Amino acid sequence: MRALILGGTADASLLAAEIARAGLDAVYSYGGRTRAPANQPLPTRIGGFGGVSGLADYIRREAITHVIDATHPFAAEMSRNAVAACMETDTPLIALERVPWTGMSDDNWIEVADVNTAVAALPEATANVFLAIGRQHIAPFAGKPQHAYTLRFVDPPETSLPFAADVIVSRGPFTLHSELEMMRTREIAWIVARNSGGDGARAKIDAARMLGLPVVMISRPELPGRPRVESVAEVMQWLGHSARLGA
Ligand code: 3Y8
Ligand code: NAP
Repeated sequence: MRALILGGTADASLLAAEIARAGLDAVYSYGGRTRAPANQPLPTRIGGFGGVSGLADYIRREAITHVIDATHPFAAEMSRNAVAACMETDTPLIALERVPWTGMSDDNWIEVADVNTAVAALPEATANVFLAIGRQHIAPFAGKPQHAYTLRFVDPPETSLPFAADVIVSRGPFTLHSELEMMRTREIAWIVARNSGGDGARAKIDAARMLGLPVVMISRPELPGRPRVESVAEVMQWLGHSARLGA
């Protein structure tokens, strides 16, 4: 058995630790989006495969017998490629996918389908807006330059920004205390977030609720159908190993 973990999330790191503890033969894969991704206790590869055919070639060349898609719910292209490459090579695939956050009665969410509708959901009048959606998809907010934007990136920006903004450089996971502190200090009035799910970025949602702030919540992209589980233990069972529960 040789597993390929398509990683890049906190859940993927937890899975890698369990697989290493079980002594299974596996490779961890990052897309190469950040300068210094967290170290993993498994052999690690960084960078794209070269589309579906590149991933299929990798699976054959590296004698991969199982693929686990533990990427972020918004990494839709990687997930689509994994389904296609595993079909092409007849390789078992499972997705480790956390459930979306659900709005609570005292949340003030404006749910939108994508970044462009998120821009439209912001007010016309100038406001302090926290864009907690990373670096890759902020360009459309140049359509509303009147706002005072705070961005949060994993790495310092390498190119000029498409609009004036203040950038916080931090990779998370984030705490409720630090999110409240940041939002109060900057007098944030609006937050834009993606429905990532999981705990690593949930604190901003809880902070927004406590402060009574509106959150423009971008829904997840459609992902292809494939077997999916929500826990590391279920992935380990799928691999034929019972995780050391509570270990
Ligand atoms: C390279 C690996 C851990 C994993 C940390 C999780 C939690 C923090 C929430 C905010 C939202 C955002 C962003 C975010 C979260 C965790 C987890 C998660 C959101 C790292 C990582 C990689 C990436 C890539 C990066 C994206 C960016 C998105 C920042 C490592 C830290 C905003 C997603 O500069 C860039 O190009 C960054 C790109 C994809 C989205 C974007 O479009 O900018 N993640 N994030 C992975 C790879 O190369 O394969 O560097 O160690 C992983 C984590 N990101 O160790 O506990 O598990 O979800 N990541 C979003 O939710 O919108 C931050 O700021 O509140
Ligand atoms: P994406 O748009 O779905 O993927 C674009 C291309 O990046 C893929 O086709 C593939 O290139 C490469 N790629 C993506 N993830 C990879 C991986 N784990 N290993 C090898 N190649 C990978 O991906 P994304 O949204 O930019 O996410 C990139 C990485 O960041 C993923 O690991 C994801 O888990 C992590 N992440 C993303 C988000 C987010 O908001 N999107 C949040 C947290 C973490 P080829 O076609 O050349 O193979």
